[in-house]
Amino acid sequence: MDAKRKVQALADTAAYVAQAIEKESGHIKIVSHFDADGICAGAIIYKTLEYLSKDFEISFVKQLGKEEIVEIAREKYTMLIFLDVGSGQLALIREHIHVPVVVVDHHPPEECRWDKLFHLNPHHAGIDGANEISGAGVAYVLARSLSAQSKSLIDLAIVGAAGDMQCPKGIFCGVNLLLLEDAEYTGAIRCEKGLKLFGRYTRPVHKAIEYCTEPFIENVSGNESGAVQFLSELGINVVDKKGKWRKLCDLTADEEKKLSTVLVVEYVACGGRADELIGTIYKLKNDYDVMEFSSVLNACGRLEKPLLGVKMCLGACEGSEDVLLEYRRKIAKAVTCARRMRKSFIVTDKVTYVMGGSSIDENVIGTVISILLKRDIKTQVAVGFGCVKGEKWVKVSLRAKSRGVDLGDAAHKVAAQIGCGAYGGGHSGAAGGRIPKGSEMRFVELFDGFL
Ligand SMILES: [Mn+2]
Repeated sequence: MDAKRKVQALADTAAYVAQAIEKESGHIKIVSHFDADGICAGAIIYKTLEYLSKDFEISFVKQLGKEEIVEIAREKYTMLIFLDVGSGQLALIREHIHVPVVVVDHHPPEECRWDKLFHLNPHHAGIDGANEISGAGVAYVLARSLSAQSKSLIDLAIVGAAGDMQCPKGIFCGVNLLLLEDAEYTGAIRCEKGLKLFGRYTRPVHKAIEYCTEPFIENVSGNESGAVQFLSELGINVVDKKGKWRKLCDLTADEEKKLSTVLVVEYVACGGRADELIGTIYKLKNDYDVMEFSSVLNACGRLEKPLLGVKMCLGACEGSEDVLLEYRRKIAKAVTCARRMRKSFIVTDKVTYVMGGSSIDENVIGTVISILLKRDIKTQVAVGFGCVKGEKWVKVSLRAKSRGVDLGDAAHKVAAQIGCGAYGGGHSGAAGGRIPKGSEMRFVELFDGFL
């Protein structure tokens, strides 16, 4: 089947699922995932149900396990919609939820059906949900079936895909590419080639350089006056003739080229690839680049403010810089804390285990070990443990220096041995999940053997 035929098959199921939602006249509860993709999916369905004048509420979960489903089951609603989660938890949902359930997800589905389930998943249409369409993309296909007005939400389908790392080297494929072409055609997204620094259209260029940590440039990254000096040494003025701060998008082609050359040299020296720094920029109507906006939404989730993310998706962008600032501070604090604890790290030939305990928030442990892996950790793989507040779980994050390592598979096998059934997913080079509190050492003992 070619891509368009597959999309048609997905759209056919979407039309069937849409009918169930259209008929619903009671109170609808939406439950979505708290990452960038889930927030985009949430915003798409939120706005669409608003177009349809439905009575609804929305909430977010970090993951969907038995405890979360039992808790959701206690609440009052006449229809439940899961977004970006649920396809892998159908048996549990069936056991606990007795009203009509809509599941809109792109993760590999469990084969489970019942008469009150309305399931929309790209795998059933032969579409690869890991690379070709995100949760937000599937939500968009459903939204289009529900209302023609939802066409304006197409850019969020692309932001969700970017948030889920579905554009390696900045290139989209499959359904994502079809959606992107459509978004470009309608003017929702504009594509440009250039330096992929965050803040291209939104910040003074010296600020964009200062905030840039990849490449990390000594005395420039995190240093405002250093960044100003760095630019003036390249002959780039940070203010224009009227005295206004210049943004990266205001530079002449020559200036941008000069800047790119220097940054790429630094970047490649740190082990990066030039095409990660220079390439296509996907500009949204709110002046953010797609990747950049997905990281803002991701920060909203990590700061436990997913609803703020939904508002930003729907056009209220004030406060986005504050979110990024707060998030950067949180990460910086956690990295400092982890560095102080380095004597407690367990180091084997292959893996460094960062025993974060209750000192490192589960929401940032993954980002913290990614940063440590660049300069502090010598092994190929880092595993971080962070406490989940008030829960009997510990978050485990896994990161590898190269993408070829299947960490998710190894973690899954360890989790099975420890005896905790479900373990979260991941993409190559990164994975995450939860294990029961107190089983961290058991995880450490077993993990090396499965790598
Ligand atoms: Mn997703």
